[in-house]
Amino acid sequence: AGLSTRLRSPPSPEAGNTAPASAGFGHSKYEIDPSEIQIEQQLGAGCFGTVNQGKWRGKVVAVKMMKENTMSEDSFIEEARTMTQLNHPNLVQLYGIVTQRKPLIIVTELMPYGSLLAYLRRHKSRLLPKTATLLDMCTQVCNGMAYLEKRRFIHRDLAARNCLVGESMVVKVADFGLARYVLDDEYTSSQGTKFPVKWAPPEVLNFTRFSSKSDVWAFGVTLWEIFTYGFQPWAGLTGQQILEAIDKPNSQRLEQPDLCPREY
Ligand code: 6XL
Repeated sequence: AGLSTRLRSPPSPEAGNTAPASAGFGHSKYEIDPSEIQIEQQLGAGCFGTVNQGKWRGKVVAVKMMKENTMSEDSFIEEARTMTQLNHPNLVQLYGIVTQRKPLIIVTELMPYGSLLAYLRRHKSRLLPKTATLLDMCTQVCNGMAYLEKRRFIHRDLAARNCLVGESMVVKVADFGLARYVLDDEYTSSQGTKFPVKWAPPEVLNFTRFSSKSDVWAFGVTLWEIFTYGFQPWAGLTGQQILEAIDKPNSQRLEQPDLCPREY
């Protein structure tokens, strides 16, 4: 109360206070000069804005233009510095952001085959006998998430729709941490229509308590999505019915997918 911003870390002499006033201001390392970006065809559009293919410093990239007032931009800009430092072969790499003019632009690695959910649904018949391939996708998501946990970073919205597919069936986790900056109550409130209820454990539904453990629950549901080729978990159930199903003694769990080897 009365502070112009939330305190996110204790002030310490190492943490920038001793740096010259110009350091990290304006063109910092993660700040991208918009004149260096070429925008090409659109890859997708959603509630948060549009994503295009593009080029930046000779690299093919994804350019995400955020719709105004859908995200708490100042907080995100602070967090983006941390996010650029997350580097793992199973995480979609954040290259940098454009903050010097509107809209806010996020530049990331490009994943040419789009969302894992759409990929699974599209390739269902071709992937059908290949449980080893499905298991490999699960392992890749797991490796990306294990790295996030080690770095004490919570995804908050892991699901097959938020993983992307690249060449040679490489799978990477995308949009980690962005959920925290969404301003839409329908998405942030567990009662909201856009809240990912089906990927949420009881403590998230009851108390909005996100943690690496709630990411593990979402990972479990993601495994189920992969082994069902992108079925909707708890199809036909309302949020309230799902909470009742998972949060009681002898609670229900998603059924073991047919393709999941029995010994697991
Ligand atoms: C806050 C977002 C969130 C979710 C977003 C999403 C989901 C996005 C977690 C709810 C939460 N999808 N999404 O921007 C926040 F900002 C999105 C993405 C892409 C396109 C449109 N919307 C996308 C598509 C790619 C790609 O390489 N990247 C992003 C990096 N590739 C292709 C290729 C071919 N066809 C389609 N997409 C995901 O960030």
